[in-house]
Amino acid sequence: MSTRREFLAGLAAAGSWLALDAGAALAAGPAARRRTLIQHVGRPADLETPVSELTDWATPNDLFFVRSHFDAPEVDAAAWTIAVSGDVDKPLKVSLRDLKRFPAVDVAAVLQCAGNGRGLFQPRVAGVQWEKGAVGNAVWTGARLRDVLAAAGLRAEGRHVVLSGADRPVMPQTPPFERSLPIEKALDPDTILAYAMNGKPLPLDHGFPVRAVVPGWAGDIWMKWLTGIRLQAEEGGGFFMKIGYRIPPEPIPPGTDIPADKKVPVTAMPVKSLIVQPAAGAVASGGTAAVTGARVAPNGGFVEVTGVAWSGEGQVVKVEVSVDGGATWDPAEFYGPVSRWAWRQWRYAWKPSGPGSHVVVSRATDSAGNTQPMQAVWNPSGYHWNAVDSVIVEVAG
Ligand SMILES: Nc1nc2c(c(=O)[nH]1)N[C@H]1C(S)=C(S)[C@@H](COP(=O)(O)O)O[C@H]1N2
Ligand SMILES: [Mo]
Repeated sequence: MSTRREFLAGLAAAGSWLALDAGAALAAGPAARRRTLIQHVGRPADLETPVSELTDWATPNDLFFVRSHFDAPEVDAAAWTIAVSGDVDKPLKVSLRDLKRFPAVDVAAVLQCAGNGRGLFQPRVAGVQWEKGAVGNAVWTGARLRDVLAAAGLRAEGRHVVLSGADRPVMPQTPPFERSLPIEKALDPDTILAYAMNGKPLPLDHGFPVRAVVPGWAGDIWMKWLTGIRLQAEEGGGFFMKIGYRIPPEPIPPGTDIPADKKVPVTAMPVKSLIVQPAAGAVASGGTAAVTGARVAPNGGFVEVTGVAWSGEGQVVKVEVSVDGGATWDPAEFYGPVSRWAWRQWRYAWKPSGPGSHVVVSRATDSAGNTQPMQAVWNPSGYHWNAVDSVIVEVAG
């Protein structure tokens, strides 16, 4: 009979084996990567990371999910400039070299698409049917947006920062992707213009040469291929502010809608946890298909359950696991690095009551007192899915 300590040591060994496995996929290049990632749309690239690959604190660049509305632009990094305009004393054109002259800061932060989990909503909603893996954690390096704004001489009228990128729709009638950020969040010292991801230049799919990093907020404001920073008194206009990426301020009956101007823009990510191991089988899209369970053989009577948890509204302070449908909860233990905007890794030594099918559920709570609900709040665009996570586990006899 092995002790809990031995069990955890065994877990650590299994973790490094998984890391090697992911490393092999990286070394094999883009083709292998596209095999590893789940492709929802090929062009533009909408690629999801299988949750079972999220074993590292810092998600490897080549395994990081991709969400692009349009194809990546052609980039000449030497000629790249970011125009800072609007309510500033000195409009600027900032080159990549200029940007690198500002103090460089590292920010570890979770990037998650607002639509992550959309495929799990019932009734179903239109859009990319992301399951659980449109999320990753990385260390981003760049200049503080506030330093760039200070260099341009920010004026008091500049209350909103409109970010734009170089990617363009194929159809001229499609509006460009543009999002705006209120000045308070723009001036947060952790909001940066990043040129590196996990110590390497940003990959093209992730916004090379420069993207915005807005820790705690959903991915739509993390502008890739950044070319424009415009200061203005009003929130940005345009399709992606006024129609897209909006959510009812209060829950509405599932399957109904309200006018866009009654909704509010998507901002901070709600508290959420994911179970990484045991890896779930195929997850049902829209809850219609059969969900297959992970098969595990207990080691000394225990099964190692591991995962990640994060919140844009506070820091994750607790993760609990239930194996009885939410009647009772046991605390999981945290491991790995701790950083304000990063996710926390957690593990739980589960002793199954016996062989057969079990449902393992995880639930995170943040420092603001938010806890994952048993059911996500339905909304017409399928944003912010954050119900407790669950996997079906088949325990071998
Ligand atoms: N220029 C530009 N920036 C963009 C997008 C885009 O389509 N164009 N997509 C946004 C959305 S919706 C998300 S979720 C994140 C995804 O970042 P990633 O592809 O690096 O994972 O980028 C954001 N930044
Ligand atoms: Mo997104």
